[in-house]
Amino acid sequence: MSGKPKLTYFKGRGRMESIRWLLAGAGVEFDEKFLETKEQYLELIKGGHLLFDQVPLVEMDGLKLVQTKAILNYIAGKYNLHGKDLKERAQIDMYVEGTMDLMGMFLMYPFSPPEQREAQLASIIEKATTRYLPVYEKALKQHGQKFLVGDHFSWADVQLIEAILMLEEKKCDILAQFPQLQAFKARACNIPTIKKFLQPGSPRKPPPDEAYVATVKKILSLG
Ligand SMILES: N[C@@H](CCC(=O)N[C@@H](CS)C(=O)NCC(=O)O)C(=O)O
Repeated sequence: MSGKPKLTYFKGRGRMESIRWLLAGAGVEFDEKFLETKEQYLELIKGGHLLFDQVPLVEMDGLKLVQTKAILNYIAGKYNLHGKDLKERAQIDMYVEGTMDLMGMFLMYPFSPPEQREAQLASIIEKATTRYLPVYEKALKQHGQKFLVGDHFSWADVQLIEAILMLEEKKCDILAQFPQLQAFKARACNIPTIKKFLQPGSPRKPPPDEAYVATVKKILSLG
């Protein structure tokens, strides 16, 4: 046993990517096991490793953690990325839920029929620029601090930078009308743990491709 958290998921972003980001942001190294066959997935279920027969699975501190939000909460709490008091925590949770909703729209996108993707992407970009990004822009402008909550680096910042980079992959000038977010992005990408995660060869996963989609469909027997 290496003592590092062990992450079990497909070899791609999906629901695990925010967990990878949060661990990386906290400066925690982890091992990964990638599901490549249905048999591996069924073995996990048979072995009683998956509380609800679903991945992501994160094994750490003697726990077998499932449910993405529960996992993220545990990591954020353990590594002091969840605010200094209940009020900060509530604020962080609200910002996190916003970026989760935004990134959640990307989750099913590669699994949609190709002919629907253009319209879906347009709708995601529209929501991002009119509903979500303005909230973070305004927050940063109003309090004039470096980070979203309490002027210290938190889970909310990690997810915001993940979401920004994901959006920029689809629309490189998405931040054109958001100067605070441009400055935030530059700052966040310079935080040593984040900078390291952005280097080639890190555990960060690329955008989903057809091979990833096919593997997930095969393992989960999706149509
Ligand atoms: N609420 C769960 C949902 C997990 C989930 O749907 N996982 C998918 C893979 S991304 C899965 O294991 N699906 C198999 C199933 O639901 O039978 C979470 O957020 O972790």
